[in-house]
Amino acid sequence: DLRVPGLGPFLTPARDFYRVDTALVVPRVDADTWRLRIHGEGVSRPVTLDLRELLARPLVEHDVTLTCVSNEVGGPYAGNARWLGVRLADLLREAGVRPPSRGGPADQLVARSVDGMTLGTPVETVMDGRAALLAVGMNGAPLPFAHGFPVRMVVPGLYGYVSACKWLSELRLTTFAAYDAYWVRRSWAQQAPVKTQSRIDTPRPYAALRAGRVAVAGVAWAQHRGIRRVEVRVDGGPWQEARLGAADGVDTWRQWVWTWEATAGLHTLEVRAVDGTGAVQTGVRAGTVPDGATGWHAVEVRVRDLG
Ligand SMILES: Nc1nc2c(c(=O)[nH]1)N[C@H]1C(S)=C(S)[C@@H](COP(=O)(O)O)O[C@H]1N2
Ligand SMILES: [Mo]
Repeated sequence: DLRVPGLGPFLTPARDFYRVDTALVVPRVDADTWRLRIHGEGVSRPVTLDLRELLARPLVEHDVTLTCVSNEVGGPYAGNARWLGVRLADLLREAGVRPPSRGGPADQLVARSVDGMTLGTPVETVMDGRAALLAVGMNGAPLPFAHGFPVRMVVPGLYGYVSACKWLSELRLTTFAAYDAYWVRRSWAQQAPVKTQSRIDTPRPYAALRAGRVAVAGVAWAQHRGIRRVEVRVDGGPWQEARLGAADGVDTWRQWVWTWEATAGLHTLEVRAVDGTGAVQTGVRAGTVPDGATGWHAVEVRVRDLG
């Protein structure tokens, strides 16, 4: 954690973690009667699990940054947490599921929550070795009700609406051709890997600053590809390399900071990231629909001379 004033912590406390869902009233699922059913195409051994059975399985802890497809460039719908859970791919394999690359008939895993929400995830992605979890814990505590108690999905690299079903109750194997999940029926893309993004958290837009050294800092994410470099520029000048926080693997955001010798006047700060494959974050602006916003985050500030 770079601990720069104005920059959020590397791990987002659950109470500060963004919440995006359609639930007017947060479901309060009873842990004793909760069940998960796994069934559908290519499931040779359908599974029904209760919470005790799920918790008796090997648990892993993995840090994953969750982002919402409806996040505008520079927006707040991103958070990073330490998730504790069961590896979903193991459970699917025990149920007889094979990914499409191994001849499995289903390419879509449809998760359904107790309140009827549906989210469709590529089976191939869930089974490709990444830490796709049925999560029961968040930052060392049971999942809060608002974040999916008792069990939610977390799949590194995919936007929440295609991966992160809260209050999970059912997993059904089907195809993308045969079924559109809730948001897909409302003009969002069937498949939505996370796009590389970076954000300036400090200084805030239209901040009034004093000339001299100013810490410009924020976060950058490209889940499951990782962040290799972050660059900042002032008033459209040359890109300058920021200092990065330590890498916690490819599934989390990275904090960054760059020291600016601010001079008097009105200035525009911009940021862009380079992901783990070497691809530079695009500056082409796109809106959030259908599969995530792009563009560089820009912040305008006013700097006054000392004295
Ligand atoms: N049951 C249910 N799960 C859901 C949703 C929802 O509306 N209902 N929203 C999804 C979306 S769009 C996102 S971005 C993430 C947000 O998870 P969070 O609220 O824990 O941050 O949850 C996903 N899981
Ligand atoms: Mo979302």
